[in-house]
Amino acid sequence: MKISRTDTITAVATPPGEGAIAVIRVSGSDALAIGDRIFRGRRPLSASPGYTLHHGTIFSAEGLDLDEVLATVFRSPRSYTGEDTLEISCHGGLFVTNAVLNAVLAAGARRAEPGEFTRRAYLNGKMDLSRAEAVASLISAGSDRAHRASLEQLLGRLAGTVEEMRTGLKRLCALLEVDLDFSEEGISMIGKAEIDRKIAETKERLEHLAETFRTGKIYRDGVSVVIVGPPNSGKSSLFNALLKDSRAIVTPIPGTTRDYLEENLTLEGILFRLTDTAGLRESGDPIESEGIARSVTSVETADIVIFVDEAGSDTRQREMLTESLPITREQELILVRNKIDLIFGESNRHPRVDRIELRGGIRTELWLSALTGMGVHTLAEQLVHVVGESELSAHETVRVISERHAESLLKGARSLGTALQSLSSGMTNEFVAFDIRESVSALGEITGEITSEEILNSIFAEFCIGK
Ligand SMILES: Nc1nc2c(ncn2[C@@H]2O[C@H](COP(=O)(O)OP(=O)(O)OP(=O)(O)O)[C@@H](O)[C@H]2O)c(=O)[nH]1
Ligand SMILES: [Mg+2]
Repeated sequence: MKISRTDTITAVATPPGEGAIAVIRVSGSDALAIGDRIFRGRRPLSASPGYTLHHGTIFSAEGLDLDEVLATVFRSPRSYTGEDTLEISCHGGLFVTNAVLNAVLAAGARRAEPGEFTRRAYLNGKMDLSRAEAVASLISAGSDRAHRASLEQLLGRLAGTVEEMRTGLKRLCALLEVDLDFSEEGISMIGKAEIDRKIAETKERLEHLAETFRTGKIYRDGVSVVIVGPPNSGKSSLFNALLKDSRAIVTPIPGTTRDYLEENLTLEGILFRLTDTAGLRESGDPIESEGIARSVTSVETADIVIFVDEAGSDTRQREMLTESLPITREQELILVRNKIDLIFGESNRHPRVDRIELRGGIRTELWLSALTGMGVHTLAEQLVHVVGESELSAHETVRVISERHAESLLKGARSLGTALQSLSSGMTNEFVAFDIRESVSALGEITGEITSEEILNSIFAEFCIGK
């Protein structure tokens, strides 16, 4: 993406479709002059101070009135991008919005690239890179946890922690370098043990912070859960019971579900992406066979696999079927014995939870009834438990939700590891300081103090247009 930093950009900042209002953003040195060319109000926008709201009409290049609007003026540097900015709130119809956007374009602005407003905010020093990235994850947050983690990042918690560690490391470097001058005369002012302790401490903090990405990723993307098993075992019924909605078709005919179905389920603020699949069996029907192939594929990408069969069914069949699925060691497998109402009667109020050995691991086996709902709650609890709820709710104030950040933190920690080695093998301060500087620059990648055009392009390409 080739970007000139001075031209004026525009985009619709609200989602397409009908709504009460839509907002068109214009940012750049000509934003207010462009506004004057298309806006008729009580006074020119370019003569208005920042943070003022103006009522008026937008007209086209041909002089036709297009809409009655409210225009907000922001003056550089007090705007989102740091540039002069105009936000036009027009009526929220697809046609009107486009007409206003076209008028802005005709008056001299160019269409913004995805994320270009935020990119400018970053380049103009309005926010560090980790906060700019948080804007994108906040917009796409699909659960309470995702929202909170992104917001914390947006508020600068990660940047603050990283900056604090960077400053500490830089100070350490300075000390080592000053000491260098004296050590040539055989005097050392700082204790080796003290330096060692400081480096090791920071290294540990970095590793710990990088480790939070494991749960941070769950916050951000949610957990994928796939329901598989033989036909007619009640997979779709369980899918519906978990969602508390009759989303999937349920019939007594085996082979009812053909294609897979996906729905989101939020439990304890965690997003679970739930998939119902076609029952596993040999089938001569090409449509069903394709559905079954898709069931197997969805197992490959799942974090948690729920295998459902009927309470009275043969355990050997279950072993064979689970053997045929591509389940890895990292994936959780929960076994469900459904339809226990048929065995114990509907009055049974005690779902059974067993631990059994299957496919080289100890698995949880839940006995429940998707029809009466008995035990479904225990399954929901089990899902949250598997994700490691205790770990998730640990009072972690800073959490990493970006892979890029986790990588930079680990890179920083590795350099400190090398520094510790240099120190213990009696290398001179110069070497130790060099390793620490490496760590400092790895951390600088997080806040964007040290960054390449390539990294910026890949980050902002993820954004929506208008942000
Ligand atoms: N008694 C009883 N019947 C159930 C229970 N769960 C499901 N059923 C019934 O079993 C039949 C099959 O249920 P589905 O949910 O369609 O099963 P499925 O595993 O999705 O089946 P396919 O999509 O064909 O693979 C339906 O008649 C359900 O009403 C249960 O807990 N108890
Ligand atoms: Mg089904």
